[in-house]
Formats: sequence, structure tokens, C-alpha cells
Amino acid sequence: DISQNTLVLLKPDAVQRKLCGDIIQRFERKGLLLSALKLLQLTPEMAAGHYAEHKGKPFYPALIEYITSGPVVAMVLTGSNAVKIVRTMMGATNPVDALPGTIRGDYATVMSCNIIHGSDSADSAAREIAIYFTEQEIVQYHLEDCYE
Ligand code: YYY
Ligand code: MG
Repeated sequence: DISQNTLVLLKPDAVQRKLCGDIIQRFERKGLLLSALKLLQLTPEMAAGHYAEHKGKPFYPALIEYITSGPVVAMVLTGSNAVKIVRTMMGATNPVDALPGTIRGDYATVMSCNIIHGSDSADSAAREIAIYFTEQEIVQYHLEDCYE
């Protein structure tokens, strides 16, 4: 299959709880490639752009408050079916429904602090990646033969 990029955010509670290394390791072990990585604190404008599809919903104000409350780790992960693989590894949006073994299933209990964001389609990924990274910051590379 053709290689895809997807945007992952480790939300403020993942940073506060020191889970970033663990979560990044899951994606590395799965076989996805890191193509970009940074820590930053979202401005309200960035948060509104990221969550534009949810504007006007009851949970929106709390969502913006939460996602801007502290630093997040943003990354681009690359691989064939990367969008779907990340969504599967994240687990259901509501951690109550997220199966054990998924990231939300293992680390979260409430929807308002559900640890991680992953793009839900290739189109969303392209839109979201542009919020966080310039083209120069996304490094496309291939593995040396001995590491494939
Ligand atoms: O893509 P995903 O994060 O799994 O869920 P979305 O439906 O896009 O919602 C984004 C974000 O909003 C979700 O991760 C938690 C929060 N949220 C909420 O607090 N309450 C809801 N009823 C729905 C979503
Ligand atoms: Mg979503």
C-alpha cells in the first residue's frame, strides 16, 4: 500500500502524566516512522483551527480549554495505512469504551481527558499537519536495508 502521513497529538494530560515516551514507543514498535516531532503549547487560534468541525457543540469550550491548558507533543507518523493504524491503536473516543491494549483503553478514563488525538482520514491529516508543521519540518526518509 501507498505510504500515508497522519497527525498525532499527545494531549496535555499525556505530557503532565509523563506518558509521551511510552506512547511514542508503541508507534515505533508497531512499525510506523516518525517524520516530524515537536513540543508546543497551542494558541486558542490553533486550537480553533484544529477542532473547527466541533465548533458549536456542547463540549467545544471545554475541549479548547483542555487542549490549550499545557504543552502537547505533535508528531507526523508515516507508513502504509498510518491513519487507520493510529486510530485503531488509540481506541474509542470515550475511554469507557476503549479496549484494554489501546492507548485510551490503557491510560484514560474520561472523554474530556482522553490522552491522544489522531487524524480520522487522509484529508484531515493533510489539513491538521499544516497547522503544526511546515513542509521543511516533515522529513521523509526510508529505512536502511538492515533496519527494514
Ligand atoms: O477523533 P476523536 O478524538 O476520537 O473524537 P472527536 O469526535 O473528533 O472529538 C474530539 C475530542 O472532543 C475527543 O477526543 C474528546 C472530545 N469530546 C468530548 O469531550 N465529548 C464528546 N461528546 C465528544 C468529543
Ligand atoms: Mg476527531
